Amino acid sequence: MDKKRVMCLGLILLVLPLFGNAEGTSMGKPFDELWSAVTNLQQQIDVLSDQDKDFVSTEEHDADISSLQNQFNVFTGRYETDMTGLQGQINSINAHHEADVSILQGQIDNLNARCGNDTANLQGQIDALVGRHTTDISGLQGQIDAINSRIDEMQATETLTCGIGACTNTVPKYVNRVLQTCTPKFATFELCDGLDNDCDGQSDEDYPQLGHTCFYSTSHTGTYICAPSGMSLLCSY
Ligand SMILES: [Ca+2]
Ligand SMILES: [Ca+2]
Repeated sequence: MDKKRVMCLGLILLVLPLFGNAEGTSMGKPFDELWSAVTNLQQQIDVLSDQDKDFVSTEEHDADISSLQNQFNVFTGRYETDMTGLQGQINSINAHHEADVSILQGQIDNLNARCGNDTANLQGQIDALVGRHTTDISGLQGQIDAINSRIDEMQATETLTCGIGACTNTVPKYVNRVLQTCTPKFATFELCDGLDNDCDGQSDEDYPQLGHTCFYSTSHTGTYICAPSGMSLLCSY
């Protein structure tokens, strides 16, 4: 391989990384196109390199190299033009981006300031409502306490009465403003004590002779009275 061909191959190999990254990954459509063209040039150079130079004249060889050099220059110029154009687009986008960010930041600052004012305003309203609520509750509680106290006074005198005779029971009608129920007392055996012990509406009904005349001897009379046990009568004289 002569010196010119070696230089050309070196130049192309030097430029190849500009059209793709280290792994050969595509950088976009313009770069894919350039990459394909340069790869094609590389293949042509490889073909020329593989040819036995004894069968190719020096003039033909120089012409091939010159042609390849021209194509390489065309692609290099196109690459620089594309890069310049893309850099211009990038600069323009960056400028727009900065302007947009600045505008949005201004809007965010305004909203934050407004939010702060609104929050302070609302907190003031909440505090006022809470204060009023507390005052109202306190006032109403005082009224409720006064009414309950008055109700307690009135209900303290009220009673419930139920049952008859000895079963009669009397209880407070209200306890802590709650209506109560009345349950009669338990009934017992009827005694001769003047009470209706078995709660049937009659007193001493089992002792019909109580208070009546009795004979404690054939010539002496007395009166039936209740025995100390309360469950029988005695003739008293
Ligand atoms: Ca009785
Ligand atoms: Ca009775």
